[in-house]
Amino acid sequence: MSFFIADIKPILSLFLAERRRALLLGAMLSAATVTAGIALLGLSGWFITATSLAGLSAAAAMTFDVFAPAAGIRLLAIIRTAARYGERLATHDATLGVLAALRERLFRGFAEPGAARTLFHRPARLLFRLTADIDALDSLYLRILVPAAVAVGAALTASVVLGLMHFVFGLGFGLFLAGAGLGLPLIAGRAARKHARRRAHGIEALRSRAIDLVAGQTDLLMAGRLEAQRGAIAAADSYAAHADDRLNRVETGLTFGFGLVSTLLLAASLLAVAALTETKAITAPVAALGLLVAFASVEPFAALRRGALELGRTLLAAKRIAPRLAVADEARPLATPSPGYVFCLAGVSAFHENSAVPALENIDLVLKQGERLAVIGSSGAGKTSLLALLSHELPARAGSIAAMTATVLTQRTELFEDSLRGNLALANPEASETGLRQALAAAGLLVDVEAMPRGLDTPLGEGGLGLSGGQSRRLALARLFLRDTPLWLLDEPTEGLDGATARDVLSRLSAMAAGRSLVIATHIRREAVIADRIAVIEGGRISEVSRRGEAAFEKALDRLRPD
Ligand code: DGT
Ligand code: MG
Repeated sequence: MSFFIADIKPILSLFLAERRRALLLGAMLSAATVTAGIALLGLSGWFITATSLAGLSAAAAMTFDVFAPAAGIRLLAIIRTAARYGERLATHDATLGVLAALRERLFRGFAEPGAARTLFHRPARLLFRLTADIDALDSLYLRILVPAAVAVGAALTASVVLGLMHFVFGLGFGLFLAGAGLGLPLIAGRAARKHARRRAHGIEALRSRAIDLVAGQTDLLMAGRLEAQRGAIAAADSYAAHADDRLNRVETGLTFGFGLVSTLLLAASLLAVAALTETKAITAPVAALGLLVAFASVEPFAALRRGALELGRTLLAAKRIAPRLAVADEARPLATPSPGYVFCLAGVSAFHENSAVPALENIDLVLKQGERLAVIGSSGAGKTSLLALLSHELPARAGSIAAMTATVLTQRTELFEDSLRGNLALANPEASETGLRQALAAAGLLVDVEAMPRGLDTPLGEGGLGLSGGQSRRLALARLFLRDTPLWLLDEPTEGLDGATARDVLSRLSAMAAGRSLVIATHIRREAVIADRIAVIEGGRISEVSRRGEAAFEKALDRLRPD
């Protein structure tokens, strides 16, 4: 029980915080549906038996009141239908509402610096978290909590009704039903937990390996690894299938257990009412009522079956999602730099995830408003890491860091499977049509876009298919121009472009950056030459900073790739 509560608690409190009233209303309507159903069956049984007995003697038939019970049956039938309708509306609406809210929180959680980065290396996993894990949580309320509450309610109702016939009968019935009815799903849930988790992992592996096979088909074929990859997919598939098989076994066992318990319980109830009728403690119609109430109250426990099997998957999802939701709750306090500066770093060291070597070590660096800094150094020296630090994407482990809001022009242009407009609007969803066109014009892409038959609505494929390298870079530039932040961090902005295009991009960048501060990570002279200062980074340490006009500045420029 404790394993269950510990995992589920954060999610549950979220559920309740979102839609407490609707969720409780749903559970209550659900209980009302079942109680009305039990009462309906019991009353009908009583009514049929009583009328047939009354029919045996003319005198009794004359005085027998058929109207009140008949009206009661009709009323119960209406209550049950109405409550069921209301329950469906309330529970599903509340669940969908809660899941939508959870999804938003989760997206926000992943939007936190560094959060998605850890999953970035395993995109299939991220996809799974954002889709399947949230979906798995709907079983928590719909298939576990509501059915459990309803089943307990039914057991309670039945034991009260039966208790009125005989106290021990009612108590014994209620205890056995609640004990076995909840105990069996819990035992099954525990047994299924491991397999449900394995099944989820297996399916996840299956998906990511299949994606790898499709995406890297050529490379795999060239390397002669196609067969191995197919084998890996088959292994994941059989792993998931094995877990599935185990889950089916647990389900069969649970169904058998439920069948056994209900048969035992009904047989015992039959004996009990027979004994009570024999001793004239109850009449035959009441005996029929008791038996049918017992029968009807066992039914809701069967609804717990599905929830019990999904418990493992639900718990796994809750466990994976909970940390991200907690992150979304905390507002990160960001230090603001001293007046006149856009960032101040003092004694900062930073490590990449799973790395014992510092990517940056003891960095002391400040940048004034409007100043332009080039960061140069060999491949792997830590240029990109420094930009990640300044954008708060890479956390500092030591030292103090204060930086204004920054926008990063990443080393590689990420284009998404969306229209050109959608790819641009990413940078600023509120930008007007004119704003988008101005940004495109400033980036030197507007002419190209207007030449396309569908203009801004041109669809771009995964990875920005349909644009040349230079065009993609210009699109990234337009995206940067839509971000009005005081600090722009440019990671090798013109790498891979021909000289003429690169110089055009750089002069546009330089013009648009007027009044802003820039940090440019670069290997190329043309990019560093627009800077006021150059910082040389070696093995994560800044070894030298020079200012325009100093001899060291020229020397640093000369070390860079020409053009
Ligand atoms: P580049 O772009 O090839 O010119 O090189 P830089 O200077 O941009 O290097 P950077 O900052 O990407 O890498 C610095 C060191 O940190 C290098 O040893 C590789 C390592 N590193 C970079 N990104 C990650 C990461 O995401 N995880 C881990 N564990 N290490 C990383
Ligand atoms: Mg880099």
